[in-house]
Amino acid sequence: MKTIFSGIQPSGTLTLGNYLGAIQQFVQLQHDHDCYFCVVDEHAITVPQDRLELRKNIRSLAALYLASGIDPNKSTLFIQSEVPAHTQLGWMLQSISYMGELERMTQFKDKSEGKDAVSSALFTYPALMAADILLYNADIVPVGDDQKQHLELTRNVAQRFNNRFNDIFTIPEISIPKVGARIMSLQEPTKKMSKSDSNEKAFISMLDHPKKIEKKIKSAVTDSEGIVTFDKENKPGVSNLLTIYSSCTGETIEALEKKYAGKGYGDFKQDVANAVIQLLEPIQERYEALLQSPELDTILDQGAEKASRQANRMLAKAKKAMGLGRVRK
Ligand code: ATP
Ligand code: LTN
Repeated sequence: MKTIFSGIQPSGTLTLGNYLGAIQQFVQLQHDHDCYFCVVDEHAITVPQDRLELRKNIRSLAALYLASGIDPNKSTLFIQSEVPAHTQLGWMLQSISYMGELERMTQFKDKSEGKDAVSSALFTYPALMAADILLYNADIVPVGDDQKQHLELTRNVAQRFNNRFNDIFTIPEISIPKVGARIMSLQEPTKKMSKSDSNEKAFISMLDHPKKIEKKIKSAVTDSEGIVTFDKENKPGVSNLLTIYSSCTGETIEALEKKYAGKGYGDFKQDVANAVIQLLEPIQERYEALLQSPELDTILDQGAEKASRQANRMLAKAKKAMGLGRVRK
């Protein structure tokens, strides 16, 4: 059985983009794979966080994973900082990552641009992400389109380690959904939908009230043509709504284009809103119940224990390969 690893940062409430690009794939993959899903809180602190907000977001993200259909009997769900092997291997992999390759990362460029105080952890972030993945010998890493570059770096670092020390790491493959790999902002449809966008109308949070979802979709930026067709270049707004609709319902984009031929944007937007609400409402109900339950803590305790067992095994191998520590006489 192949192993899957993926992580999401507890840096705010998840968006519809996170769900369609990442979580939806996770839920499908867990049926026939050995899955590890992580709340990567140590990645979140690479930019400043309010400690109480962060603590709330960690629990909320864990509950959202479960509410979305991650089954703790099938998958291992855990919090990164509860498994110390991640930062330990992260440090070791920093020692074989190059400044030049880290400087090329577009996420670093985007997140550091125009800022006075940029942490060194934001720069070395990809080495920690590589550690996350390599500790579990993951074969496949399901992510959204924006993580391609980080995955490529992970593969290079793993290859380098294997060549230089010992062939211990599996070289992971990336898995990106065919539709929904990059959900765009509702207000600037050439930009990625992001949970840290300062304009709240630009994203749909997974916990938005149905009325709010409807309002945001109705005020999504489109064009003045009035024709529902997929054309990313010339009609980014409508194309994004078609992608959202298709990913929420499983109907193909071609079928949706036919369905709305000759109709304006009014009906179309209303139906997109209904599709999103139908998807998110049951998740929101389960979320509320989970957040209050002690069951969540039990699941996370068991997850951390199981993840630690696997991670410590790999960490010991990696230390030995690099010559760290000692060999008993
Ligand atoms: P931020 O928006 O705060 O920079 P983020 O949402 O990009 O954060 P994560 O929360 O760590 O970062 O992302 C978790 C997963 O969701 C990743 O696999 C990422 O590729 C995916 N993802 C994020 N945004 C989108 C999007 N707009 N469309 C599709 N997938 C996305
Ligand atoms: N870098 C990712 C989050 C992340 C991740 C991982 C994803 C951290 N570690 C391991 C997949 C596998 C992001 O910013 N979305």
